[in-house]
Amino acid sequence: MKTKVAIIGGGPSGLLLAQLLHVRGIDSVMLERKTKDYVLSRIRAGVLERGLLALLREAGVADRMEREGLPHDGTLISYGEEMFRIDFTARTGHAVMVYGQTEVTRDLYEAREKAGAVMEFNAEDVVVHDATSDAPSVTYRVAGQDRRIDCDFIAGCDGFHGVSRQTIPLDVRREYEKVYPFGWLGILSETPPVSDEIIYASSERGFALCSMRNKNLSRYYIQCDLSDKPEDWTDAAFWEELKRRIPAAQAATLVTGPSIEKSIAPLRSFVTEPMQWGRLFLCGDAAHIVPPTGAKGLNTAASDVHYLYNGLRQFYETGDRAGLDGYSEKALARVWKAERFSWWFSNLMHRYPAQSAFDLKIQQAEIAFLRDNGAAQQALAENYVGLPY
Ligand code: FAS
Ligand code: PHB
Repeated sequence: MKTKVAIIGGGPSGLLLAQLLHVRGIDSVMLERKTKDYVLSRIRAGVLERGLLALLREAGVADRMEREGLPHDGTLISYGEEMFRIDFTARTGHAVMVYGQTEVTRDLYEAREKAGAVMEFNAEDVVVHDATSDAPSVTYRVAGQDRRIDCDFIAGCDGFHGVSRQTIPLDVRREYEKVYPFGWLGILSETPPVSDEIIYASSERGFALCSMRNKNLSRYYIQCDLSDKPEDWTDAAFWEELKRRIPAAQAATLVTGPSIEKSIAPLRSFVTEPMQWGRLFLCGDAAHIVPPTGAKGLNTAASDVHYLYNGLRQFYETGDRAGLDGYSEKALARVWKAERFSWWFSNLMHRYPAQSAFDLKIQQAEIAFLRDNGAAQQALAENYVGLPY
């Protein structure tokens, strides 16, 4: 099989890139290790930055998001019983959109199927060949049959556990990592959200997050120990702990119900450099991971896709390789800003096991400074709605 761009990974990065290329008449083939249903079963991000909204519109897949998404003009930050609001729209002129990654992925799959896209599921033993030549290829197996794609370029959109990053030799790659000593236990419940806006809660017992997917589907998280497993937490225990971490007024109005999904995500900051090697380009979680505190994971995958899509479009429309040659440097400049914000916000809001009394006082002072200082709120708002591409 021959195509212009071979895309490894059928998550949001791979799908968005494929659809954007399709809109520009640039053909691609996408390989996904799992099934579409498996990909859609994963509950992940919930907040879309302005840049991702623009890309979804450019890809022609924004209609349902515009109808069903919840625009959020600000967010709430609580510390014990205190709570204050950061007004995104007043400070930046932009809002964010609350619309689950699952729905974004569903919309993208629908568009790809309508376009008659070539998508291979249950792709096994995917291997990248000759990435530094002018004739790279990808081999894989489906239903026991060996297959090969000859292509011009390869987009590694296969997430943290994919093969693309591993294709880049260790003496070329530099990896940067920070593992946090806690995780997030998240549940989904068919209950009305406790608040119209997202609440980031810091408390003596640890961090909590109150979010939502729609008016009757809530998403809640509590910081948990790395040794915890979802089955260690009954629904009742989760709700009890969440109530102890948010202000009493919200705890009193919290509508609880059975969890329809319960999972634990470990928190890590990770970046690999460079994000390209010859004609292989890494996008999204294949190249970087952030703690979900700043809602930057999916959104930083989107900015990678923006840079790669425009580099490919420039190449096929003009023959100019500048966008492709400069991809890694351009993408990493924004990746590190997202890493910084996610690290900063995580440190601000979480309890660390070995935190000293002094550390706690500094954390309280930093939250008080954010509460009282317009410039601090401006900085958070600009990062949260999404720095420019
Ligand atoms: P993905 O991991 O989504 O997709 C990669 C795809 O490649 C997968 O479908 C995988 O099956 C496939 N694949 C892997 N290896 C392959 C191979 N060898 N061959 C073919 N296909 C292969 N971000 C937020 O902003 N907010 C959140 O709250 C949030 N919560 C998260 C919770 C969890 C548990 C995880 C893991 C991530 C979370 N994220 C969150 C980050 C998440 O949203 C990612 O940023 C986003 O999924 C990135 O999309 P992709 O780069 O497409 O990677
Ligand atoms: C979510 O709704 O899943 C969500 C919202 C904000 C975050 C992380 C996750 O920072």
